[in-house]
Amino acid sequence: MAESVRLYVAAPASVSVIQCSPPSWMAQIVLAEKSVAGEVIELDFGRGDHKTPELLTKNPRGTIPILCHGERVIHETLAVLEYLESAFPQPPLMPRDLDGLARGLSRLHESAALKDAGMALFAYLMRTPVAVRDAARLADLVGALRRELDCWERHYTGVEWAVGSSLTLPDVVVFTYLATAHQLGLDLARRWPALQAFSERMSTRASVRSTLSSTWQTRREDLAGFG
Ligand SMILES: N[C@@H](CCC(=O)N[C@@H](CS)C(=O)NCC(=O)O)C(=O)O
Repeated sequence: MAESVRLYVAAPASVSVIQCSPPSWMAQIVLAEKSVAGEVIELDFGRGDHKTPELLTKNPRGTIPILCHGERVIHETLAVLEYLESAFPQPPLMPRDLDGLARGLSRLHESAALKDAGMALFAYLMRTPVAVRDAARLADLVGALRRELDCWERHYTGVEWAVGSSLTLPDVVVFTYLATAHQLGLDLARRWPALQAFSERMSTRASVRSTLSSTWQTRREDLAGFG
């Protein structure tokens, strides 16, 4: 009998301002790409559901996503993605040949820098009401994200995917931050046209459409003017 798959994620509506957890979303996209029929358990962040004794047993750091596959527990987003790739190899989301894998793993772990810059900025927006946001602090955080986007713009210029000729895990990571920044008002088109085109391509995928935060109805303006 197949082992059960449970993915603990943040309930989008419970993540203030951002209304999405990019790390949760990328794990959900990978499950959808691989047609894995797992149970997705949405935790209410506002209520602290991710810090209960039960969840802290699974991940003492109290962060999501957390994947449970049978008795196995995997936390840390990139570990979750790599585990899913090993446990559910079809369709492949990483190159199988060593040359491609070398590039794919490098890009995947490099994407942690974008993830860190995005999370730092989003955490500030979440925790700081608009009226008391410090312009210099916000500019610093946006600056770090812009430097990352500049770097990824070079990677995607002239190519459709981060590595090879089809979607791989680093694409999923990068996309969730582009989409979240866009939802928060960042205009990609002027300074990062390759990322804008990549983001539009990703937005049409069934895996993205089926997992998109249902609370993203109206685009916000937190990052408007920073593009
Ligand atoms: N290093 C962790 C960080 C993930 C992360 O920051 N998740 C956020 C949700 S987007 C979280 O759980 N925040 C709750 C907290 O930090 O208390 C990973 O890569 O999985």
